[in-house]
Amino acid sequence: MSTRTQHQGETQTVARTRVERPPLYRVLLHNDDYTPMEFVVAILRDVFRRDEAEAVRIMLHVHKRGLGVAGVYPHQVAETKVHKVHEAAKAEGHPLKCTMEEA
Ligand code: TYC
Repeated sequence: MSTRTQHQGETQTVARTRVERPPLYRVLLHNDDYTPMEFVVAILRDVFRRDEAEAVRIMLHVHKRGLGVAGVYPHQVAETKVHKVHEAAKAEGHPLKCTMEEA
């Protein structure tokens, strides 16, 4: 990006480096009555790289409140994580739902 400024009859071009941050997306886990708690904790550890205590905390939050944030990522990373959750859940026959929304 550049802007022109007039100063005492002189025209100066000031170069500015624009810091564009990519939009971020929350990846959400949804509660259901069938997916085992241990499976959700394993997903939070393996897909979202949470440690055990954080994984249990997030899982219990989702269990009690219905919805919770597993992580916040750029669009393509978030999409891949949603896909991984659904693939793993499908492979085990669990109905675990995972969505994303702009943060
Ligand atoms: N409610 C589930 C149970 O009681 C556990 C669970 C937690 C399921 C979080 C999904 O995203 C979820 N087995």
